[in-house]
Amino acid sequence: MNYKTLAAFPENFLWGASTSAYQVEGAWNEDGKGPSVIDARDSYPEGTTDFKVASDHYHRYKEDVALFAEMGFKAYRFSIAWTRIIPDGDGDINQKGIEFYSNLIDELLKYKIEPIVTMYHFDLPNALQKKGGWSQRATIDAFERYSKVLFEHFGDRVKYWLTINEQNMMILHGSALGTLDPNLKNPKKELYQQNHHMLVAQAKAMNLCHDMLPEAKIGPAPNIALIYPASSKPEDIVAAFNYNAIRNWLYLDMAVHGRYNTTAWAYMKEKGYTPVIENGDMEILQSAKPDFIAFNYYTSQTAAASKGDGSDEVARGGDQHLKTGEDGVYRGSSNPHLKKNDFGWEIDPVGFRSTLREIYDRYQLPLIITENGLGAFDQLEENDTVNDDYRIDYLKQHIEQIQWAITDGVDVFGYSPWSAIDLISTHQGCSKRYGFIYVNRDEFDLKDLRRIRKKSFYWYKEVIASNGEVLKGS
Ligand code: BGP
Repeated sequence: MNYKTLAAFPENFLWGASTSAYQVEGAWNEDGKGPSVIDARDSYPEGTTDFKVASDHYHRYKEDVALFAEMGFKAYRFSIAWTRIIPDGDGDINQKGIEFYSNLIDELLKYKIEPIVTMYHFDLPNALQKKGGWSQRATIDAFERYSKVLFEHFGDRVKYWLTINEQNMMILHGSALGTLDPNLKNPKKELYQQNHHMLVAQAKAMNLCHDMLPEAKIGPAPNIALIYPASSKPEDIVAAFNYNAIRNWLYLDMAVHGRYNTTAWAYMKEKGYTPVIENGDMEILQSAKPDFIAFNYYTSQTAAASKGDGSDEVARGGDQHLKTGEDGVYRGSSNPHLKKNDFGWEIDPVGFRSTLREIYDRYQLPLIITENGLGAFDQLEENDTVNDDYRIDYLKQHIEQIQWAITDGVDVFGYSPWSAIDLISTHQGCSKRYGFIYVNRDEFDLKDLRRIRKKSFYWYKEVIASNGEVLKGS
């Protein structure tokens, strides 16, 4: 629908930006931190850095938070590294880890920036992985205990909690993210068992949060992007339904209603991936209710009918956002109406509005966008300037679509794009940059790691200061 005027962003809208611990902090083995599955990787894609130093946020968080405050952030979404808090995942608590996040939270609150905490963003403790990781039910208990430690130590100051970042991407594209255990014998079957365990762990954490912190709010944080049918051909429509059910709704139906949707279940049955569900699991899943839905959105996806000849699954160069497919289920398709970014990801701001509407229609819960952004090869120019107009353009178009969705009646309470500051990409190194703040380093030369405000820094500052009003005049 078109409108004569668009609704304003709500007062107290949480403008901010996001990072994750392993991609920004560095200090991978300092102050008692244990290794995560990311630290334990024996190789990284050719020509890309490891995560040992990253943006050195661990040592420079005060300077970084001051810059976030200068941009006017109302919120900052970051993750806590499980291995800083409990180095081996289920053993002793590391006081130094508690201290670091406690200080970070205090620093944010000093500037009235609302901390939004992701409890687990891809970096499972490697000690747990060695014991079978999410294939073991013991990891559910370990996560519940870890949650308890977080709520006990930070619950007095943190009001917004996110359980697991992009669980759906870990299940569907774990090899791109470095989270897939290469030793799994029947990876897909095993992954859906792990998926079930993670969902139970999430439900337990949500219940615990509500018991321990009645004032706090908690929700899931999957990557949700509406799937289009490649054409109006009825078979393409069914393919889009299939992929939507498996990629998107499986995760949100479980988080909100505690049930496997029928298509996802039929898919797992057909493929032989159904998980073992223990007595009591479904009750736990049904008892847990999120207070909101957080989701990440970068691009939409398009699906056509499967050819059924084994050719649907295409190599995507191990990228979580490029098209793929699955025999008998759907076949990934390009969308001729969309432009692509430097990495082949389709850019679809209108699809963002549709995604917001669809999620809200299905679940009727407040929404917050916890990632959205443009990865690009930024260039540091003379006098410490970075002219990232392409990023401003991308963000502007997406923020406008949030405003359309708000006018449609969708309850959106925050926008936290990726990323607050340059950090290391999941599998494309540090040259693929997303931040409002440039970090002066290359893949293998750490240089001086100094912070430089990009053009988008000043632009976003205006957006926040005007509560989005400035976009109307541009
Ligand atoms: C999401 C992850 C982030 C982030 C982002 C950008 O899938 O939650 O951790 O990295 O994608 O992706 P990439 O780093 O692959 O460019």
